[in-house]
Amino acid sequence: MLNIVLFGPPGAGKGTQAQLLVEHFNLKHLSTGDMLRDEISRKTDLGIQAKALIDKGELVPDAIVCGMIEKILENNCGCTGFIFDGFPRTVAQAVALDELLVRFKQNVSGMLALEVDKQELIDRLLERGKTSGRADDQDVSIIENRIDVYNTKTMPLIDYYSAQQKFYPVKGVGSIAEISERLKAVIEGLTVVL
Ligand code: B4P
Repeated sequence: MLNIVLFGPPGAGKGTQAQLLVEHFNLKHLSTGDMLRDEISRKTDLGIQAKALIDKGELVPDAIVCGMIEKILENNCGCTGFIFDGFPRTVAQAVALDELLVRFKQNVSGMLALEVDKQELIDRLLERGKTSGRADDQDVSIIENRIDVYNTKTMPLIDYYSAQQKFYPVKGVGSIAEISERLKAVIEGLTVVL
C-alpha cells in the first residue's frame, strides 16, 4: 500500500493537489479539514466544538482528529492506499498515525511537503475566502494565526519524518499542473523502493 502524507502550511495547495493525486494513483483521500467541515455543516456536537476553534485559526484537539482517522482506516482496509491531507498536524498525531498503521501492517511511505512563501499563502487564502464562505479564510489576522500555529505545532513534523528518511520537500509555486507533476515524480520514486 502507498500511504502519502501531503504536508504544507495553510494555502500550500494540499487539498488541490490531493484531488489530482488520488485519481492518478487510485488512492483514498483523507482530509481532516473536510471531515471537520462536514461535522460543522451537520451541526454535530463535534462540529460545534470544532467550529469555535477553526474560526479562530486554532487546531482541533488531537484526540478528535485521531479518532476520526482511526474510524476511516478501520473501514477501508481493502483499498490501495491513502493520501493524508492536513493530517498529521502535530507530533502526537504523527505518532498516533504510525501506531495505527502498524495495527494494519502498514506504514507511511513518504511525507511530501509543499513549500510556499508566506505572502503567497495569504494571497491564496484571501482569494479563496471571497467565494468559499470559510470564516477562517476571510480575515488576515486569522490567516496569520493559522500560519503561526503551523510554524510552532506542525513544522516539527519535518524533523519527525526526516529522522525516518521520509521527508520530501516539493516546490509549491507554479501552475497546479506543474506542481502535480513534481509530486507524481516523487511518489513514483517511492513506489520503486517499496
Ligand atoms: P484544512 O482544511 O486542512 O485547511 P488548509 O490548511 O487551509 O488547507 P487546504 O487544503 O484547505 O488549502 P489548500 O492548501 O489546498 O484545515 C482547516 C482547519 O481545520 C485547520 O485550520 C484546523 O483548525 C482544522 N484541522 C484540520 N485538520 C486538523 C488536524 N489534523 N488537527 C487539528 N486541527 C485540524 O489551498 C488553498 C488555496 O490555494 C485554494 O483556494 C487553491 O485554489 C489555491 N491554490 C492551490 N494551489 C495553487 C497554485 N499552484 N497556485 C495558486 N493558487 C493555488
